[in-house]
Amino acid sequence: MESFIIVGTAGHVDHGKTQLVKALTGVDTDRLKEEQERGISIELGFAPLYLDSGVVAGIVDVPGHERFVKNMLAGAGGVDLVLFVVAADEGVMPQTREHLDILNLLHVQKGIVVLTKTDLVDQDWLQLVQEEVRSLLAGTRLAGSPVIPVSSITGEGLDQLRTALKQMAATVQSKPRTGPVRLPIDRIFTITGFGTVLTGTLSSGSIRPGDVLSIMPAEVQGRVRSLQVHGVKTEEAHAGQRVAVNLVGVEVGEVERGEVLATPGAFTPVHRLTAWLHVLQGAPRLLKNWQRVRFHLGAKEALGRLRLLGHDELPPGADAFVQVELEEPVVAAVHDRFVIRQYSPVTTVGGGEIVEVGGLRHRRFRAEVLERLERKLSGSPFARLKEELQVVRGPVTPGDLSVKAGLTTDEVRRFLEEMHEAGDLFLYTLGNETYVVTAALMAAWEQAVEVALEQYHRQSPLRSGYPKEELRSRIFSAIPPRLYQSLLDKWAADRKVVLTGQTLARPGFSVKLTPQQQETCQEALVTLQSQPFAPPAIEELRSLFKDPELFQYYLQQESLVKVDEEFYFLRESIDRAWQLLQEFLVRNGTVTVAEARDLLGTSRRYCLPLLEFFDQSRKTRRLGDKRAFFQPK
Ligand SMILES: Nc1nc2c(ncn2[C@@H]2O[C@H](COP(=O)(O)OP(=O)(O)O)[C@@H](O)[C@H]2O)c(=O)[nH]1
Ligand SMILES: [Mg+2]
Repeated sequence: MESFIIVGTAGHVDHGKTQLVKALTGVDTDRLKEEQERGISIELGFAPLYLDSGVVAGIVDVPGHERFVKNMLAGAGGVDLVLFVVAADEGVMPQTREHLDILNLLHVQKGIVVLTKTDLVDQDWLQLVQEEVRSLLAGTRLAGSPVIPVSSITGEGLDQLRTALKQMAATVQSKPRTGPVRLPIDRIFTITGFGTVLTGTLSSGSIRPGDVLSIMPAEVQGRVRSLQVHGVKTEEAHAGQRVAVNLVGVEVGEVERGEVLATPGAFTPVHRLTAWLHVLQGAPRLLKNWQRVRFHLGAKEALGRLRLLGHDELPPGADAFVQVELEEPVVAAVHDRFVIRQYSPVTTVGGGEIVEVGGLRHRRFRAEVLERLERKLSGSPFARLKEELQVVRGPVTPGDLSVKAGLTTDEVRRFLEEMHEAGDLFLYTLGNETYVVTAALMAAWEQAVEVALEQYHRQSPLRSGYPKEELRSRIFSAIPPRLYQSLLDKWAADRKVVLTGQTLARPGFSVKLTPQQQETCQEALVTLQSQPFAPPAIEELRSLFKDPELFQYYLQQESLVKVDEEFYFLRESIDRAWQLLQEFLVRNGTVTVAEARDLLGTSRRYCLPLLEFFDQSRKTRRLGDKRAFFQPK
């Protein structure tokens, strides 16, 4: 089976990177630039090298005349190994050092040092340059890398280089294909008849034609029409591959380099990141709190300021936790590597690893903050997940947690199961989403509900309970309605609340009238009973109960029945009226309004609404100006 690895080039300008790629692959990446501008080639600076072990090394070589470091930063994130080029005639130059610093900060783990232009120097000189390079590499991630002298002109050393590449390629590990799609966009262009094409190195997930993906942070959505991997049309692209995506529904002007093509909803763009920062030994000066810097993540460059969480200033060589407050939103994930460059003059000053994405603004000089960040940075995956769970303030999904803790969703699910078995959290699976509720959050919610119900019962002692929708909008508006209902059911089962229809009450609560309220009700009842078929109209009725709440309570008990907008009758009066009417109808078959009025000893004003009420209750039916028993058809 063929496998792909991505090889980057780095090194001082004019040291022979492009010439080397051409000597290895036959592709002139500088010429590709023109072809790409004319719409002939999709891949800018991309040259495939077929290694005979079935491995295709895609060499990414950015054109020399572009702003190299920015381009290198854009490419280096997805690079499996780097060809670190030093011209034998010039030796180590300023950009040689800066590129090495960047590779180191980005944790590029594998590299081959290529000493080019050996045809221009003698053996003694070559020996000196080799030593110079070895000492430069000492203490970096590339220390001990093979150093191979070549001449791209005579071809000397190229075979050794191919052999070294093949050996190293065999040790490259494939990236996980699961997880959300995340493709940092490094190039955008149109191809006539095709539309918009985006390229980048897929850092997680896989893409197929037909997928709908979102360009973040702009959140412009488009559908994948077709895909190329390393210049060849394909039906599926995986993490770790160079991908060109042809998107329908997106205009070139809507996309910017540095944005990210992602699974919709998988990432939230943020302005704040918390990070572990290493300041380069060769940084030109102290890094001060709130200093404005250029922040590079993937193909993105954003301006921002640094909040030094445990220092006022950082000397060269220092390691520290910082918060980066960015001037524009970025898409990031925990464990991402980044680089920081000075605002002006533009030089690389440091870089590090993202520890938190978004989240709180931390207070400076707090031991507990720094300790927690340290645990997140260096703790086991399980410890990191626990750390994240400690600060959540609402239900979270395994997907949220995988982004926050920098784990795969499978790892997250496994850990959650363990914690669930240990009783440390609650899991609710509703439809195809799982919600995690920590024990602490559950306790806090139960407490909040208890307080809310107590307060409600105190303020509305005549109401049987808190309408559950009101409680939801007050305390639980941010959680999915289905989860809310599951929680209510759990609390009812645990006898923490009593759930009756649409209302919630504290266990043991029941409406209790004060002696005075009982007296008021009694007086109202006497009044109503004294004129059963001619009740007071609504305004007067209300005033009988004095307190509107008491009136509501009385209605709730169904002792009063609303007959129309104006009149409420006692339940017992309605029953009595119906009994009298029933007897009349049994004897006479029909009843007129006048007959009913006389029967009940009342006036038409009360009698008519009452008869209409019986019509509506399907006890009677109208036949012209008479009424008879209702007969179901
Ligand atoms: N003599 C000699 N010249 C070389 C060699 N490699 C590159 N060059 C020349 O050095 C110059 C810069 O090379 P290029 O590949 O464009 O450098 P890049 O900026 O690192 O991509 C060109 O004029 C090349 O022809 C080599 O091995 N030997
Ligand atoms: Mg070049």
